[in-house]
Amino acid sequence: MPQETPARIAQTLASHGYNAEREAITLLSGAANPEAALVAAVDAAPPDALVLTADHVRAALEDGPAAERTGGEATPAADPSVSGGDDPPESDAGAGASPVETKGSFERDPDRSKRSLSVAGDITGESTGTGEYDEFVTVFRDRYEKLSKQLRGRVNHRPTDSLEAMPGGGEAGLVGMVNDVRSTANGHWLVELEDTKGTFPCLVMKDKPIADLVDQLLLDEVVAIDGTLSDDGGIVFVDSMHFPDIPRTYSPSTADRHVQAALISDVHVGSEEFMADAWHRFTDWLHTEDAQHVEYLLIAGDMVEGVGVYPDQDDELDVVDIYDQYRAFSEHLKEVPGDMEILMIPGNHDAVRLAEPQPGFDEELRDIMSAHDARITGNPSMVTVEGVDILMYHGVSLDEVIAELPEDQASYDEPHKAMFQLLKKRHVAPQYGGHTRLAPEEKDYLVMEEVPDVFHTGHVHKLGWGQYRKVIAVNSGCWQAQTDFQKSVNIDPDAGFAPILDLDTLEMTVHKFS
Ligand code: D5M
Ligand code: FE
Ligand code: ZN
Repeated sequence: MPQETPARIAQTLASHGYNAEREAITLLSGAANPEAALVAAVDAAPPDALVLTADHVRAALEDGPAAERTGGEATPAADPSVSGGDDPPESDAGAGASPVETKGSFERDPDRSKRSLSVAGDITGESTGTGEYDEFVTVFRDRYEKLSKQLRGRVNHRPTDSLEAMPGGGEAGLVGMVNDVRSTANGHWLVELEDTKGTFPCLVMKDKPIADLVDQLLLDEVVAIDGTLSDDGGIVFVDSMHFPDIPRTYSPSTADRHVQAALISDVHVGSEEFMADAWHRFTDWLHTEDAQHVEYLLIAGDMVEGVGVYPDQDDELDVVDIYDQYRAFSEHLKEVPGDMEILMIPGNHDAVRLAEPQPGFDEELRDIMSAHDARITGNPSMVTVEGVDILMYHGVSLDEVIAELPEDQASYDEPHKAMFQLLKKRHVAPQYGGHTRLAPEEKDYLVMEEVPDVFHTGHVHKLGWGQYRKVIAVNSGCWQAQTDFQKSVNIDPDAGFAPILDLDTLEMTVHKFS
């Protein structure tokens, strides 16, 4: 008989339309014949029950031969090969004869009123863009307004038209969007800044310490500069440069109780490289006592591999139909314990518009993925979990940041450093026109108006986390082994990891399942 792990049992129950109490699953996996017990329990449950309770299972077990519990031979609750961080997970049902309903069993905190999860900045259902040129003007104007507000206090801003009218030699401050960055014949930098009135050239001398900051500039980000007007008044010599940035005094919020969130991304179901075994080990682990406090699962995009996302992608598809891919993903999601909250945003492989902000999945896809009652929101979204603001963004702009910035500032090996840059720029996708596609909207949803406590991205398939001015940045790796493309460009993905965040302390531990 194939071994019925808790995750497999939960999945089967979910496919029958049931969420299950944790104890119900423990009881089933501890039964002598879990498969028979499962069938009996489903039969015994009232047809209108939404949740399979421990009482349903007990009733079923008392009625049939499946009631005998395993004797000396343990039925492990979890695959023993799971490497849950440092300690292999304890298996409650593995205690064999010990009755699971008393000590030795565990439950996620049954008091759901302690949980809270809310979403802000979600484009879903709010999109007004029709793609007209004017709307691009509107979205950039909104970006400028929001970010210049954050920068105004730092310099004595003069609009570009009044700078033009000023006599040479005086002090000048300007808040502007980076329109162009060029090096001059002498190796200095000419940065053209744009505000709502026009553009103005700003010269950064190569021997000034701030010249290093020019390397960090991306087109379309908003910065402030201070400097001196040239004698003819036609250019500013830059003395200082400021990013909107995270205030140094920023202090993050934390949850009031010990509770954890698993931050994962890039599942890529439907790809030949999707690592089903690692995924099963992860979901099995979620059913163990070790994961008792993991009450939230946040997925940062690329649920499925999609179709036609990259050239020659078809060669590596395991499931070719996009809806079938979501059906398969949904089956995998059903392995996650029913007593966890799930939230997901789309990524560039998902079947929503590619331009950012991306709305959450449409009704048809929600329907396919409905079994777990997951919360579905747009990319990006600010998700507040028990008081902790988690900015979730898939991460396509990270490719851009990594391509444009010096290696020590941003690299695939240290994706969190690229995230630090986005935090500094207070925008999840500053540069428009390269990897990142931007949808024109009435406002710029991609600006970080509020400072997040945690910034969670994926996309680059590399694991990395760190702290930038007390904000935790986590890029959470993937569940897809190396693709041919990645092999050709030497990207070695970090697959099969689950970063687990303590919401009360903001400490991170990473569990490996591959
Ligand atoms: O992309 C995962 C990572 O790999 C991300 O850094 C982009 C890069 N990638 C993967 N395939 C391609 C192709 N064909 N061209 C360019 N860049 C690619 P994800 O989109 O999450 O699969
Ligand atoms: Fe991906
Ligand atoms: Zn992606």
